[in-house]
Amino acid sequence: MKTLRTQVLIVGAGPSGLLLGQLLHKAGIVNLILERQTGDYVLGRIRAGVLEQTTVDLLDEAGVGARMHAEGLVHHGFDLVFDGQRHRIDLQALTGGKSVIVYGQTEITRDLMEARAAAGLPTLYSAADVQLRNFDSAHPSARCIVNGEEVLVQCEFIAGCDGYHGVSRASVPGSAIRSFEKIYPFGWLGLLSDTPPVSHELIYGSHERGFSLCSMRSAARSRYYLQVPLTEQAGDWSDERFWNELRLRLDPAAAEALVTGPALEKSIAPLRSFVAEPMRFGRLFLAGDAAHIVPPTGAKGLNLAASDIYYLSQALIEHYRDRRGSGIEHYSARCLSRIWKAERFSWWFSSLMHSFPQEQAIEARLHRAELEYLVSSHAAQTVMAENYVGLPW
Ligand code: RFL
Ligand code: PHB
Repeated sequence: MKTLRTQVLIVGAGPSGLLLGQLLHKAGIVNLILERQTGDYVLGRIRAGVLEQTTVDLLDEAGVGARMHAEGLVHHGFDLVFDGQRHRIDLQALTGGKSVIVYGQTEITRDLMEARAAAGLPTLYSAADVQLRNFDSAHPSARCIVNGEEVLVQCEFIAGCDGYHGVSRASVPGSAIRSFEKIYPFGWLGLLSDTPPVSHELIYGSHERGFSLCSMRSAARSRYYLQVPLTEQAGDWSDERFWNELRLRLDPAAAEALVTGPALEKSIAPLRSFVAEPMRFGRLFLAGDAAHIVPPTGAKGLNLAASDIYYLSQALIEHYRDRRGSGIEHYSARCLSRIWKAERFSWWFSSLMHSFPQEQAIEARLHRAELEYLVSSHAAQTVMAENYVGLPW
């Protein structure tokens, strides 16, 4: 058996784990990452696209912002489409000059992986059967199997950045954790294509056939989503079927302007609201999707992961540099206060924009009234814009 030592063991090399590793390294804190998959597998997952300004600032602080600023697209607003008409939400005017950046999670992950490799920081990929031990004591550790060899990692803290299906949350005794969950009765079918985006800003669509979203990764690469029943499989959707359905859910001008092409990737993601409380168990911290999930409608998942990592990196830096424990003590409460507000916004926006299978006629009318109110009320749009660009940390 091989034994390794580190100060902070990070489980998971998604954006949460990689960003934490980079921020700790900058502060001189030694860290090691264990990742179940290979690096290529992690980079193959197509996920988030929209970054709040505070996320952008944190990536800058971690020293990985150069390509994001060169290639990311600054968006000052987005469109809502319903009843065949488009309505612009002017984020910049409604929030006193704030905006978001469209830059894919895949690219952020690549930038972070490259920075980690350049700094020579250790990451054990394909780490199987990770087991966390003694995190309620001063000497936590983890065991896993890498390339057929058993590895023991001794550490001072464990950061559980291993996503919704990870081992970290599952290692906590059931009596010490409380979960809140809502599963939505539909999923999002996503399609990535090397075609120019239908519009220079995102279009969120509400239609009786279901929700749609027109997003992008660059001026030449588009990302589109359709609400589909949970019984559907991505394989049931030919490219042609996808494009035809998307056209039906857009306004006539967008349907006309849509440039179609072969799908580079097509997959279905379920929609879930989930929060686990608390987020610290002795010397084990949960961060990112390991502790909470939002439905993607508000584009909040990756941004919440970034705010957890901000609080966690601050807490650990305070511990090692200033020998103070208040950041660690308050980590869970600080994160959860912001998380619940993003959960609320994502749930509200999802409920407003999707068609619900068992919806009564009156509920459909109430949703329509809320959309009409939203596009006619400056106050309602201000609330929406303030949440979309991200609440302060
Ligand atoms: P991740 O990205 O799931 O990474 C966790 C990592 O941990 C590894 N792992 C393990 N490693 C070792 N041992 C184990 N036992 C392990 N179990 C798991 C996994 O292999 C993985 O590499 O979590 P993280 O880092 O917290 O990052 C969270 C984000 O990925 C997520 O919140 C966002 O992608 C959500 N999301 C969006 N967020 C936004 O802010 N803006 C968006 O526009 C946005 N769009 C989206 C989204 C998520 C989507 N899907 C598919 C869920 C759009 C979609 C379609
Ligand atoms: C994306 O581009 O993947 C994306 C954009 C906005 C969302 C969700 C996903 O609300």
